[in-house]
Amino acid sequence: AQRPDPDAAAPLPHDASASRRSYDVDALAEEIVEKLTYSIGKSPARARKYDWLRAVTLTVRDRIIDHWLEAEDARAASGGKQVAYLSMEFLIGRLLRDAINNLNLTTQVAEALKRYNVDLDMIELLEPDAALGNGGLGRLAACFMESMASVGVPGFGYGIRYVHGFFRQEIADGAQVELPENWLLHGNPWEFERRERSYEIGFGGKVTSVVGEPGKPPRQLWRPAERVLAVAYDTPIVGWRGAHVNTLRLWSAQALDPILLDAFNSGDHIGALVESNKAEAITRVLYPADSHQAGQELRLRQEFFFSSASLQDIIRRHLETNESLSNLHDKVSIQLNDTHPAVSVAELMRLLVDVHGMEWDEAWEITRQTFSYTNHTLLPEALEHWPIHLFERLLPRQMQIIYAINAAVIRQAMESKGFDGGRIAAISLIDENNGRRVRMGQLAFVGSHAVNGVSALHTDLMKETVFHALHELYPDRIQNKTNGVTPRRWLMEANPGLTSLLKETIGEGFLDDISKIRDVERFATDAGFRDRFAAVKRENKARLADVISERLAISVDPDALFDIQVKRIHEYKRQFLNIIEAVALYDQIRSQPATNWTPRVKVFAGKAAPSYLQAKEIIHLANDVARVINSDPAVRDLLKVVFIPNYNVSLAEIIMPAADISEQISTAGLEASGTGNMKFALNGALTIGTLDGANVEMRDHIGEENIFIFGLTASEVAQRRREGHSGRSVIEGLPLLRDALHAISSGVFSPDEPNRYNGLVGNLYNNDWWMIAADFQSYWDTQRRADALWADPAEWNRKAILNTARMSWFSSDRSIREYAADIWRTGTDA
Ligand code: T68
Repeated sequence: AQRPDPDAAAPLPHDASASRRSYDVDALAEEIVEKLTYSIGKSPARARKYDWLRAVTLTVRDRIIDHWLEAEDARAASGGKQVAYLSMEFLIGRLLRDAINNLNLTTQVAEALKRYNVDLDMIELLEPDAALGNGGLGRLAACFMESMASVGVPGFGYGIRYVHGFFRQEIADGAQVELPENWLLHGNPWEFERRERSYEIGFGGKVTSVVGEPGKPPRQLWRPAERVLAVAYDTPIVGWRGAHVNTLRLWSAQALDPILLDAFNSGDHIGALVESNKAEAITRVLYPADSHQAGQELRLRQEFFFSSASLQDIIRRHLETNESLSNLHDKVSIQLNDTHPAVSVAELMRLLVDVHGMEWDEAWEITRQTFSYTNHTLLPEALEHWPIHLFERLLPRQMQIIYAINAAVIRQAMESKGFDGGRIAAISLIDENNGRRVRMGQLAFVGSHAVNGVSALHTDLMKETVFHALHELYPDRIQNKTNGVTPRRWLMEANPGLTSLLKETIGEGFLDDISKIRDVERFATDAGFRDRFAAVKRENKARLADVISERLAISVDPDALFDIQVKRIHEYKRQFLNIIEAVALYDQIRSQPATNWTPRVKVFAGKAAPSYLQAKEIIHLANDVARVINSDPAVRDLLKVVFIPNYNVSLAEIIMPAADISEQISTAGLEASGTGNMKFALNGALTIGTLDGANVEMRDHIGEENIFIFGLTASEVAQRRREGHSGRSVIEGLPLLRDALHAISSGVFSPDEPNRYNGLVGNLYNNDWWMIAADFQSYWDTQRRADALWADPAEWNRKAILNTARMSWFSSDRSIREYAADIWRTGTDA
């Protein structure tokens, strides 16, 4: 067994009271200047904005560190179980406001800065977004880290320290342009490099059998051809009221030999750096595809790199305080966030059996008891599978282990359940049909004691579709854990106006226990409160209108209905349906100018994967339609369409509180859960949505009379697809839809290239896979019901208040408590 690290300092009790930094304004003001002077080397008179940001961050960080060290000591002393949340993505956004808010320091820090004429809000806006994720999956991981620290689940987040996060999006002539993102440009004051926490990660090479002790099977020894170093960077994540601090540990790749001196000395200066470039490439950039498996070798390298580093770290920490690895599953629970870290199942087996000499059967039991797996999609094109030849070349020993696991699972399926033929093929870790591939979903499933979906509907569909056969084999393994969002970031910080109003109305209890927000329900019929609630919304809309005016030079009226769809651009999310509705509405406004139309602003934002052509066409169309409608004097202010570029967490924080309508209109059965839907509703937007993902549970909590549900259900979609539905007959029977599509495909919005949208429109006629034509009438009618409700502000606001009051179940604190109780079996504080 591995010995404890001799360099590791003996744990000393940390005396919190002695070192705890003061929270009062004088002390903060003094310390900020001290940081400016001695950590940054600037006098207040010479300091620039970024210097102030850094000084404030360091000052706040010190206060977190006190709690952090306490938490570490407490954990080491208790020897309790910890969670390791393995995720390829953490879409964190900015951290300063979150940290200040969770430490309850907002007024003091603002006050302290004011003494130097520096505005805290302005400083906070300088912080770059840490965009180490694509969308919902990565943002969920970030909400979960914050909630784990808030409810007191001790744990680590493990991921990758990408040098370049999610690309920056610009719109040029209506089309998406991708630019590199550079969040580390000014350094990152939140992170601590931990050189002592570094591990070697191997790739390629050979496996040899070594004759073992008498009576024991030969041991397999992997001799990788390549090795790189994984170095830890730690960021403290502070929970609400500073109660707990957990660690986000991100791995950075480095070459073992930074430079090949022989090559350099012989004059090959480029060749001398080849190794280090190859190593560093592993953590250079985030893959920007959220719904297509990338399929490249570099991606598999990234996955194995962070999985192996995290497991080696978990094992090392375990052996610091435990005799052996036989109780690993009692001390750590490893959550696999989707299949991206699924190779961990094989790698942990290798580490236990080959490196630490454990018997296979014991190792398998421990592995299964340690891992659990969250599935985030049923889309076939997003399920990960790797060609055997690639996997074998890069990870030869892990491939052998996967074959051995597969053989055991198949044997058990035949013996215990009489599986044969098709059902064996369905559970097999190897897909034999498409050129032999390793299926990562199957690997994660069999290697875990619990497998979860992210909404009730999605979990049911998992049992019926992708994991049907595995569910038959292991009927107790799949469970549901509906997603949630952290109310600290998505209510308190994003919507200070509403937070103050709630505090004045129902007291501060909801800050600690979000379920108390329900107390505001009885004010839904109070006209005075409704007016104040509406005034907060109006202010938030004015703030968004300012952003739109600054960035796009389009003026929108904050009194119009703000109808917002922001999320990744994808056919199944159906931004196209929303755009077609805008075009149809435009047509109607022009042909019936005397009708009493509801003034609307349709807002879109979101990024398309660079290789996803249809998604890019949808962005182009949104921009083309916006340009034509916004410049047509005939629509006056009745309709505006805006596409805000470069959607990210910080922009979301401005958008979510400013919506009247939240568009959650995916083809039913396709959106695993959604989390934007929750942020909007918590901030008092009314949802127009299909019965998809968590919308179904939102309807149950909010009440069906307070949400606009439309369209086909998941089973109806499946039925139509089986029947070979195509859009043509539907379109021909709906003049409104037909005319809108005709306008789009005949070049009304793209006069420079009239055929630009022929493909997009043609798909609706010939196929309509995403049921856009099929759902159009229902969507249109529902939008007009929303118009009618808008005409009655008292009633609209009553429903909006009920949305806010009834959304507390969708807090990620609730999700985390469920994971802790049902999957991780760790305690929580509250
Ligand atoms: C999302 N998935 C789901 N994937 O689409 C969404 N995928 O319904 C759900 O609410 C959310 O996960 C959280 O559960 C994603 O965001 C990705 O981003 C992704 C990234 C790389 C590869 C595959």
